[in-house]
Amino acid sequence: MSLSYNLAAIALAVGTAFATSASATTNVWDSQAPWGGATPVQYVEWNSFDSIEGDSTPEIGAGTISLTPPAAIQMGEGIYTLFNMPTITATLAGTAGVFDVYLRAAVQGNTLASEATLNGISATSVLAFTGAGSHGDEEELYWVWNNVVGTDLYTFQFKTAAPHVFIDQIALATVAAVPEPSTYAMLALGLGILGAASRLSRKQS
Ligand SMILES: [Ca+2]
Ligand SMILES: [Ca+2]
Repeated sequence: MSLSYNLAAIALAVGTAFATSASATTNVWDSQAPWGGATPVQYVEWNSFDSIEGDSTPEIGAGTISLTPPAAIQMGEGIYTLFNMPTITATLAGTAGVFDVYLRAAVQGNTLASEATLNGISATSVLAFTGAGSHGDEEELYWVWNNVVGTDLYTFQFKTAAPHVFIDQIALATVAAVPEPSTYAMLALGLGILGAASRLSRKQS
């Protein structure tokens, strides 16, 4: 077995958990999809940002993105935060079910804050790729929220960690969750408690 074969096997085994160093490509995900071979139930991707305020016409799927305050300039198909540190809000209409929900981003120059929220629930970023890009070093990051009960609207919020962030690509995905039987039991219990609480609050109001 050759050394290169072994390295390839190791690289395959560690998957996206480890960042690699290579040349970054704009408008291309250099890391493997964090949901592996699963086919997303919903998928939205932005590769070309319409304005420094956001974009309601993703290149794949349907969803919205807004930046508050707006980014400073448009640079090619991406947007660049020259001075400020906007909060980026992305929305996606949900469907019924239980999902692992992903937010994925590729940025160059400075990077994003490690915390992102989905409907107010926070998660910490996983670094999937680093490499030299045309607007500074690129990072591909993702966040995942497991076993999310599908709701009408998913609202993702995340921030730039510093000025000078070139936002290249953003994607949102929902993948059918395969929870353990015990998780289903806990979900049912949680929903039961929520139902009881809402009945109680309706009674009291
Ligand atoms: Ca890339
Ligand atoms: Ca667009």
